[in-house]
Amino acid sequence: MSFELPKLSYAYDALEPHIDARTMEIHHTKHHQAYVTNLNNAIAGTDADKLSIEEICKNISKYPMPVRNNGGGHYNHSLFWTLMKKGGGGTPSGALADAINTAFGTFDELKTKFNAAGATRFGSGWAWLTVGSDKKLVISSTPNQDNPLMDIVDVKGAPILALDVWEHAYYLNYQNRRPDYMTAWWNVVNWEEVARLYSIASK
Ligand code: MN3
Repeated sequence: MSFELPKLSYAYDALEPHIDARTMEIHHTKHHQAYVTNLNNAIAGTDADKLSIEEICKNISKYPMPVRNNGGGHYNHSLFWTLMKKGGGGTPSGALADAINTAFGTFDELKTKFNAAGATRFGSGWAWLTVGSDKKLVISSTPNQDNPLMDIVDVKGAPILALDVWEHAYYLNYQNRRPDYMTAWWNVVNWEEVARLYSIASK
């Protein structure tokens, strides 16, 4: 079985002006596609080609680096696309909002800590909001294409919010201004999807 590039549920220009259409198209059709292609090449003929991407990530220490980099790349981007939508942003509600207030005090404090996690990630990587094994929300960042599902990271759990801070995610529009990209990105967050993931992970 081969992994495939997932279709986006919105147009490449849907997230403008916060994320430009050209960046979205290249990010999806070139970067994400390359992770899919390279992952398929890396697992061809191995036992891993019968597993889900989540199962591969959870046992990533068993695999060579090309599976870690490209498998992580495929999982992370597949999640990332679903966490954004046209007309997104605003504030979370319901049980997710309650959990954020319990863990961080306020929604603004969550944003401050999440932005700091992304801004201080040296080089390429991701910022995460994760439901840990204790069912509490935790913020972290990972290098490269590592993610909280992986058995090799410090902060493990079920990720419910993810932000790509690789330069390829923002450079065309924001150049070196990663903090401006992160600030703008909150305007496209799909809180309904984050809440759905939270309800599953917190059970
Ligand atoms: Mn990316």
